Amino acid sequence: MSTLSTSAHRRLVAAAALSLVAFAFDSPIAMAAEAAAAIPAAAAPAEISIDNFTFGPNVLTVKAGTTVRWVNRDDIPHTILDKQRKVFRSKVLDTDDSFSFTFAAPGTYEYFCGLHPHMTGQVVVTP
Ligand SMILES: [Cu+2]
Repeated sequence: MSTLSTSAHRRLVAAAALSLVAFAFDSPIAMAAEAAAAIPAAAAPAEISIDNFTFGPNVLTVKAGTTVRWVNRDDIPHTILDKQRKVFRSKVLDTDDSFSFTFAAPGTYEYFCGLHPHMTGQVVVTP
């Protein structure tokens, strides 16, 4: 038996083993995991962390209907308000305080920190 056919045989055995594994995982638990993964992004929590004078992620893309939560992980206070100053505005957030807003309408929302206006970020809301 040549080296080539031996490795081909090994590949066949590996493929057979993989399909056995796939069969074993076709269980209710695996199906529940698949169903959980299929939940649309709108239901997933979206979080923006404030740290070191930075919003992260700086640009967050979410589906309409998503609630976005900003959490202040900095050791100084920050606020969040949209640039049009008419969509959302938080109170002053101390360390570990958070602010949530549900984005119902699609669009690009630019926001900044009222205490440090050079701190800016964007939430892009898709339909
Ligand atoms: Cu700030």
